[in-house]
Amino acid sequence: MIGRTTVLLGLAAFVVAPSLARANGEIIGMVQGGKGRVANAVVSLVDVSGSFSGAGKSAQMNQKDKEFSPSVLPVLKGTTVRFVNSDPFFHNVFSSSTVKQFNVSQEKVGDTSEMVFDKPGIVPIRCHIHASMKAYVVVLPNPYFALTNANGLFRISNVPAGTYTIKAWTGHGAPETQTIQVPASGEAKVIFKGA
Ligand SMILES: [Cu+2]
Repeated sequence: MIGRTTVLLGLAAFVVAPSLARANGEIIGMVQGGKGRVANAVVSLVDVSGSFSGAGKSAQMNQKDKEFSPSVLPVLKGTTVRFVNSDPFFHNVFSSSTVKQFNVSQEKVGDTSEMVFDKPGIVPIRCHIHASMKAYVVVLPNPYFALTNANGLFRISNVPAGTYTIKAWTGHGAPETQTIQVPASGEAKVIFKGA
């Protein structure tokens, strides 16, 4: 009996293994603009089937030295964003966007407001008191996105193999799109050349 059980377990492992092996690749690339590489661009896959939710996830946008930090915050829809005042004076955080409207006052250091961003789109964030304070929360429909670093580079990991439309949003002009084929393992490369 022991021998038979071992054989059955071995067979089960053999049958199950292929479905557990994840055929996922990576996308790496660069975003360029008219003045060179673009930092803080949001690169994302547009047409991914499946249902995704950021419910239970959280992200933070700080207010420090009269600046929002980060100035661009990409999140999966459903994510809770925590706005924190780290300055010892009055700030206000608001958005007039139809994607997400709100208006909160933060009087003192440590004041915190949480907002759920449950609709995909671009949400400009401002402060009524300091006109120079500007930021964006970019709400995305799936988790396959990345923010470019200071050198304009990005990496999106763990992407199911397939053909997708990939979009780069820089805050200036219309987003640039390309078609990309993600392999079952390894990297697909894409360069956005900008305007
Ligand atoms: Cu302010």
